[in-house]
Amino acid sequence: MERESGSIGIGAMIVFIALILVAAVASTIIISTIEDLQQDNEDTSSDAINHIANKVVMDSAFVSFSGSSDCTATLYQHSGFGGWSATYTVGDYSNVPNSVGGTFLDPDGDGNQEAFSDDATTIKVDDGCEIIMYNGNDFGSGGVPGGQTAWSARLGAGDHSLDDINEKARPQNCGGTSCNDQISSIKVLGFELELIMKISAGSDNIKAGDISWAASCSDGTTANIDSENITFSGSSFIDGTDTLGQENNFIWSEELPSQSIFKVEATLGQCSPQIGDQIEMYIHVHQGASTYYLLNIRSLDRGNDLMFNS
Ligand SMILES: [Ca+2]
Ligand SMILES: [Ca+2]
Ligand SMILES: [Ca+2]
Repeated sequence: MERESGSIGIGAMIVFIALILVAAVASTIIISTIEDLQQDNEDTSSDAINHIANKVVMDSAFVSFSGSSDCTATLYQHSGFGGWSATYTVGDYSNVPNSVGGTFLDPDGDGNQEAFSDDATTIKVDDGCEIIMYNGNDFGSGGVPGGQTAWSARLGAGDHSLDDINEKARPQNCGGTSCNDQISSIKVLGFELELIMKISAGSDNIKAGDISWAASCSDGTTANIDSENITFSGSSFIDGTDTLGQENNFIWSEELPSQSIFKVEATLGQCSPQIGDQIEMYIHVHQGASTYYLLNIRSLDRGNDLMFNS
């Protein structure tokens, strides 16, 4: 009997030791897993900090144009308003197939082409209306041949000759001798905001092509969203220059230094705000932070700061 109970004691001890070994192995695995998780966590949070540091804030937002929703402009092939003509209603017309806002070549969308890229010479703009024309296919620098400049020209009401376009283009004479036969995209303005933005302190240099805005406005039943990269809508330092000091808009690859202040033309094709409406505005930095603003439309007069809330 005593021997038997002794052997049971040894068996129990073997099981006990085995349990301790298992527990030791298990705790080693658990501890190393926890350490791995902690490391992952630290990596993730430092990544997040790197990205979130890249932020653009909005200092002010001005109504820069509020026109009639039935504005039109007609583009012509030749000087003296001859040759082919194409009429554009309020909206953005790019020469990029399937892009939002219709196409430059077929503005009425009936499948027949009225306009040709790199061929127009003159334009007529309705009373009370404004347009911006561009060399680029996409309002920015896309599709601009080597040797040409990604110019834009903003024109008010009237019949504009080539001389007139040359004079009002940024840069003047479209960076060469003439703007003739270069127009490839156009916007007929309905409602436009000028947004004053700043690269926030603590950010790295941010590429202009990494910054975009989105505006959401609601009439109570449906929400419409306009969204664009700042190099498409037109952006520059406050004095109208780019990072090379030239009178021109930023292009995609230009790097804006930390704390620099710049202006962005935000043309709203989908939104036609009325007094009392609100516009939700988001500014997003690719792989960086987003910021959000609520703009109260208290007045449609030009130069009204919508972020001044008292
Ligand atoms: Ca057509
Ligand atoms: Ca022409
Ligand atoms: Ca062109």
